[in-house]
Amino acid sequence: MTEKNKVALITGITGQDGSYLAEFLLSKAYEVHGIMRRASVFNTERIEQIYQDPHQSHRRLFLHYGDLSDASNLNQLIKIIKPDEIYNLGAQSHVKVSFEIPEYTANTDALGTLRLLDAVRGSGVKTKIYQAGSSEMFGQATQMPQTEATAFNPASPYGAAKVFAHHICKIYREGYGMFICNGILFNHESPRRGKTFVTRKITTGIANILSGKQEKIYLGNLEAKRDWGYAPEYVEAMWLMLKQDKPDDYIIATGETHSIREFLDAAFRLVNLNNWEKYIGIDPAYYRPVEVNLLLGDYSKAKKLLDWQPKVKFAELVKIMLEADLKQAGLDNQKFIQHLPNHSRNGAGIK
Ligand code: NAP
Ligand code: F7E
Repeated sequence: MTEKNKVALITGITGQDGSYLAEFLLSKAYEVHGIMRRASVFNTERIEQIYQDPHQSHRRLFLHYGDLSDASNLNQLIKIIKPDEIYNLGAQSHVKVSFEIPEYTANTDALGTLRLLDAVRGSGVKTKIYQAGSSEMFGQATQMPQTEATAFNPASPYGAAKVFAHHICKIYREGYGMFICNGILFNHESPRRGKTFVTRKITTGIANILSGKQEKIYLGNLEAKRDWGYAPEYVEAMWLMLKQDKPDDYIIATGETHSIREFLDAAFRLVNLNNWEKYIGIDPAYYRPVEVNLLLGDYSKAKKLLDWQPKVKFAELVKIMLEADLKQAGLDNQKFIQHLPNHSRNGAGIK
């Protein structure tokens, strides 16, 4: 008799991370359930390719309508699905937008997490839970680089909501003996990154400029620095956390930080447009009421305990994203993209 497939439930399966995690878990023979929101247009674009898999892994993929604001829906789904593992990735994840809709952000990201924990506790289902925490919890960081011991100092409604979620997970872990891991993930990007986040906004903008559809990219603060990694590697770290004997909290990062200016420089250089300033406009509408100026993660705990470390570093990440957007715009990569030097995978610490 074959061993029963493990069952995972992913909130936020239609998002960047949810789509990579679904693919990853299906490749590990999991039965994967995802919660998706009802929308007036198709919102499953990022998971469509699973249906093209020759191994027919989509037969082990099940989508359910739901929302982190709907406790009765979460209670029902947990009881019906009885997951071995839950990955709570659903969130209003845009920091700038969280200043416009702070109550909605708190309801989804903070209270939504609490609703999920209570649904699990009330159901009596024994499950391991991953909580999608963020480097934004460090906000205006009090220590460089940030470790699991660095104090949180959030600088946005989004960061504050994620701090609540982090603490409530710890409280339920300690108070009720639940297996809950808090990932503290630094920015991670990919060709599936939402187009309103700065990296993807730049790479799609360049593709539009090269195809004559756009003249300039309008951005906000170019001086902020982020620790940018590659999303498919980060979802593997989530899974590794739940494989450990004991639940714990882990930083996932690259240990490098770069400014938006450096991202622009690297991306435009790859397509041979060296004077990138003429393609950029500054629009104060993209400034945030409070900015997070510098984030840099220390992933040594994850390296030691999970045997996880980042492979794709800054220069390669920029290239992966740009190539994908040029391809999507129907542009010939061979013609536009410069070859990377061999040392592109090596990081250089704080810059
Ligand atoms: P994303 O692309 O914005 O995806 C967010 C997902 O959450 C989408 O599936 C979205 O559904 C869903 N969602 C939004 N509101 C919801 C609600 N009320 N109820 C249920 N689902 C809801 O985000 P991501 O980049 O994949 O990030 C995944 C998680 O990691 C998020 O919790 C994010 O805050 C956190 N995080 C991200 C990063 C990063 O750099 N990417 C770093 C640290 C932490 P729709 O598709 O319908 O909008
Ligand atoms: O901004 C600056 C902006 O929106 C990065 C989310 O996944 O990572 C993400 O949050 C920086 C900021 O990501 C524009 O001011 C300049 O300093 O790409 P972003 P984020 O705010 O770091 C964390 C870890 C998460 O958890 C979040 O869910 O870029 N910036 N000009 C701009 N940012 C945007 N979006 N758009 C601009 O035009």
